[in-house]
Order: sequence, then structure tokens, then C-alpha cells
Amino acid sequence: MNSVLIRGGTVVNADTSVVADVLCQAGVITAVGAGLQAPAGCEVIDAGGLLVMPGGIDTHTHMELPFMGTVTKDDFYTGTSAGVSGGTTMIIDFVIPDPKQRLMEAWDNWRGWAQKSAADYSFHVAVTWWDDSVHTDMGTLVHQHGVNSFKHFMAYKNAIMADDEVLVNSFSRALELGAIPTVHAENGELVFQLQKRLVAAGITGPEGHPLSRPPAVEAEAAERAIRIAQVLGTPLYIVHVSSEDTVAAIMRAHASGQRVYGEVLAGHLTIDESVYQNKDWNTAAAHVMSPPFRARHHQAALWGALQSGHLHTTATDHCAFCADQKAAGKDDFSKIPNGCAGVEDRMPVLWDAGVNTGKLTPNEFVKVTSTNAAQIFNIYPRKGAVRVDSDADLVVWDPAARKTISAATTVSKVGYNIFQGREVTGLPVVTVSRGKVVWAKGELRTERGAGQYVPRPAFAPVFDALKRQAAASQPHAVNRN
Ligand code: URQ
Ligand code: ZN
Ligand code: ZN
Repeated sequence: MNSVLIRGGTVVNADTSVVADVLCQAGVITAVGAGLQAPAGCEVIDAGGLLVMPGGIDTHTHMELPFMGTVTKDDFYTGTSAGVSGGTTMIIDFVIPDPKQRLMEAWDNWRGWAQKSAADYSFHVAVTWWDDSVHTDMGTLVHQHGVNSFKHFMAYKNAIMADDEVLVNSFSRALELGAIPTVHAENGELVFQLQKRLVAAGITGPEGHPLSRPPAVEAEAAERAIRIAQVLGTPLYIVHVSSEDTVAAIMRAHASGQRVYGEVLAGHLTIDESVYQNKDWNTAAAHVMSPPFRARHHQAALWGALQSGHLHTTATDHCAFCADQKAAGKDDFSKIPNGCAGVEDRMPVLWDAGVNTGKLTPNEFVKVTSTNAAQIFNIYPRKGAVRVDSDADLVVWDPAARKTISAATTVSKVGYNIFQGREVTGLPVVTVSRGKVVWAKGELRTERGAGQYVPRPAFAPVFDALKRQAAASQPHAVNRN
């Protein structure tokens, strides 16, 4: 039986830190404590002076995504391998049906592609159209396949954009099923019109990208999704929040007691819109993703919201297109495939920009890179914790290790890196996925297909049980209406 003993480290969970050994056997954590003995054949890792944290969960990736006429460069094997090299041991990717495509057909496609994963994965399923079959397939996905989140792209008109009819029908169905609606919040009609006007005015380079998607384009959609969720009584998860305007909308929702979760990308926390002014077309185009990188002052609002619990998870939106693919938009920025890489850089970048600057404690770092994601998507404490019976997904972290991020040395072979040249202090020295060492001292030890699909239970059974319990404990209320 495969076993790993991580000895002498400081175990850092979202709530506590303690010096303890961690024993992993048959893919799960079997003991956390002092002086643990290594069973025969056990791989022993000396973690003295190092931290032992739950493996990172990236709630937002797109491996092998067919999008804007091409397919993202990292497949599920290379993408999850890149992830573990940066301390991320689970990704939540997206099944994105074409409009009019049965959700179950798209589901089968993505499940096939993901078989090659090197580490664990799960899927949000996008609702890109509506009819009775979508209603039915959403039920099948929740009841039979462990899906508890449905994505809605409010951008990408004439492609995968969900209009209000789709949003209202799908949010309502998600509530019935005990699943959480999530949104890419940008007003797709505004983007479409602004793109046309900019190109017609001769602004065809990557500098046009942020001009076609100003912060208000995101905030309008976020506010609309928040209001639809409020009227329907559903929770809401907003992906890649990029602006202070949307942070303000979320804070207003929180002030009125609404359950709205926010995700922020490592890129939006650390990169600003000046990248689009780069004289080198390829460098500027490499940063074309949506929502775009913003003026620097938005970063303070994003960090403040992350520190104060108005944003909850961190991700990368790893959607890697190489220079040849980006060149499709050489004469028209609206045709540059949207997306950037980053799955392996998230944790070192956030440790360096967050913990080393005092914005986040190590425990809060664990919260926003792993634990909150596990709790929001109902897989805690199986994931997101270093404790007995949790999956043995761990990262041994050296807070003093340093490197300069470069496309030349990353695992992901997309040819550029949006964090190029950034010096970071704080790196994963060993990553363990389901009790096996998959990254050690710069060496990748992943195995194609070793990753497993992680079903995420619906929330309804929990709520229903609580509602039944509450009803049973009430004196027989007389209906006074
Ligand atoms: O919008 C998304 O999340 C996907 C299509 C990745 N691309 C991007 O620009 N964010
Ligand atoms: Zn998006
Ligand atoms: Zn995305």
C-alpha cells in the first residue's frame, strides 16, 4: 500500500497551525500528530522548518477548451501537471455545451477528455441555452453525477451568452436541485457594440480590448445577476471579479444578507491594464482575457475584499492560448482568443503578494486557496483540510524558497507567462496528490490518468433535512392567515 510520512512540518489549516507529522496511506490522511512511525516501504519527507498545507483548489480552469475557433493548449494531463508543480492538487473545470447541444452530450465529451488528468478534478456545467431538455439534464447531472454548480456566461454574444430568460430559468432550476448558480458577469451586448465601434474607429490592436469591457460592463451584469438571485432566492457565485465596482455590488448584497460568493484571479490581484499598451503585439495579446486586467487602483479593492471576506476564493481561469492562436486577432482584437495561463503560478504569486506583504496570514492563505472552495462547493473536509480521513492532497511549502517566474521554466508549455519576470518568495517543494508524491524538488512525478473525478453533493439534502428538523421541532403552528 502506497504511504507517505511528512515529518516535522508545521501543519497550516484555515483555522489552526501546529507542528505535527502527517501520515498518508491509500490516498487518505490516516494520522496527524507527533512522533508518527513510518510503516514499511513508506516514503518519508523531512518537512522540518517547512509548512504543510492542504493542496490548492483552483475553482476556475479551462483545459482542452474549444473556444473562439481553436482549443486551449493545455490538456487535462499537462494542465493538472502544471497545477501540482505550483501546489494545486484539484481543479474545477467547465463543461460548456454549444447552444442547442444536450448538456449530457457535452458532459460525456468533457468526462472523456479529463480521463488523462494527473490530479483530481471536478466540473461546473455551463447552461448556454434553455428548453425542457436542459431542465431535465440539470437534474440528471445533480442526482447522478455529483454536479452542484451551474455556470452562466453573461458575455460572448452570438456564442455561449446566457440571456435573462436562460438566467431566470436556470437559476430557478438550480434552486430546486440544491445547486449554486455561478456567472461570468459581463454585459455581452455592451461588449459586442463597443467592439464594433472601436474597430470601426480603427482601434484594432489589443489596446482596444479593455476599452470594450470597462468596469461598468462587469458591474451591470454582476448587479443584474445579484438581483435575479435575490428575487428567486438563490445563492450566487461570481467568477473572476475584477473591479471595485463589482466588489461594491457584492458588499451591498452582503449588507442585505444575501448569500453571494466572489472569486478573484491571481492575475487581477497583481497585473494592471498597462500590459495592453506593450509595443510588442504578442505580449499585449498574451494578456487578452475577460474581464481584462484593470487600472491598478482596482487591486486595492480586490485585496481588501479578499481580506475582509467579501471575496472568498482565488483562481486562475487557466485558459492557455499560444502566440500562433492569439494571432487570429492580428487585425481585429475582438478575434484574439480570450484567455491566459497561470494554474501553476497562483499559489506562489498569492503567497508572495499576500502573505509576504502582511495582507494574509498563512491560515488565511489556506482559506482562500483551498478551504473556502471546498466548503462552498460542498466537498469539505474531504478536500481543503489536513486532517484524518481527508484526501491526502498536500503541499509542503518553503516560505523562504525563491524563484523568478519565467515561461522558459514553467511546466505549462504555452510559451508565455503573464507573471513573466516576477520574483516570488515562497514555493511548493513537495506536492502530494491522493497520497502520492507528484512534485518533489523541481521534479514532476505525475502519472497520466491518476487524477480522479470528484463528485460534489447537492446542497438540497442538507437544507431539506434542516427544514424537516425545524418543522418537526415547532409546536403545531396554527395557520393564522
Ligand atoms: O470567460 C472565460 O472564463 C473563459 C472563456 C476563459 N477566457 C477568458 O478570457 N476569461
Ligand atoms: Zn469567464
Ligand atoms: Zn473561465
